[in-house]
Amino acid sequence: QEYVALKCKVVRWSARASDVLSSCDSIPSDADVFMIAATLRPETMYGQTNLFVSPSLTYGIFRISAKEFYMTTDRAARNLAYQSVFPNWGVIPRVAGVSGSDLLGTLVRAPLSAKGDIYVIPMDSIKESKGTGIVASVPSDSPDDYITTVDLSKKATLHGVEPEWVCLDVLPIINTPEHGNMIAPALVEKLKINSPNDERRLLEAQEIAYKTGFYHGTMAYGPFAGKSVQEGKALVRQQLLDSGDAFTYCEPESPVTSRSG
Ligand code: ZZB
Repeated sequence: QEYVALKCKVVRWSARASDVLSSCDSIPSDADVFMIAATLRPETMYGQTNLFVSPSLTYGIFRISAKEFYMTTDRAARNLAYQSVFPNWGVIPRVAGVSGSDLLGTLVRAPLSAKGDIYVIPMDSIKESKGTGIVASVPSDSPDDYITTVDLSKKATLHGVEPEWVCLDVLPIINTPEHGNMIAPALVEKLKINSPNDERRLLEAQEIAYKTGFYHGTMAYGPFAGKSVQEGKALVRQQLLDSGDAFTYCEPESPVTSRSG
């Protein structure tokens, strides 16, 4: 599985993350720390509105150079150690750890996002076993992201989330003949999905959104507007890699999951 690993630069830490990191003298105050979001849909990055972390995971911070640090799960770092991302092959340059719950409210600059700077908010369904444990929220094209955002906006304070962190301004990024230019809200409504816990219907919605977007979608935003998603995906991916805003991140295929589909 090859992901595009998007570098979201921390613009302002949450108060709690700032507290935790103030005791860490391995990160110079003028260094850039990037939260790394793993995505299979680089063509949707224009529509990022938030960055999701799991409140129950711990994230490591890894030294890339004197002025550059990356944040991912420790599990992802063990894979990155063999992908020429860290300075020394096989060595994990961990300098600090922060819990997902302490990261909530951190502001990051999301490459390509029409929103520019976006807030870190919680997603309980993030799995440690996949990607970097950090997920770009694209509520226009991912039913999971849409229902999680809507749900959170109703009970933000319950999770220690400030309502203004949660962005409900969904932007049309991809057009499909079947479901219009906001496939995720359309499918959530059509399949009557009321909560992020409605796993079965969400899985179905994700699958429809992936397939319809990929085979029938056209770009509706950005420099590749009018091109098919298949073309747009490759072009946006290459643009992100060329600009240095992203790198590729690979995971070994799990024999169990690949067998079961
Ligand atoms: C932005 C995006 C926009 C995504 C979209 C999807 C969609 P897969 O196929 O199972 O590997 N993701 C990444 N890491 C995790 C994680 N640890 N836990 C839960 N979700 C994760 O799924 C890869 C996609 O799942 C990634 O691509 C990421 O969300 C999320 F419009 O990034 B995506 C219909 C889906 N649309």
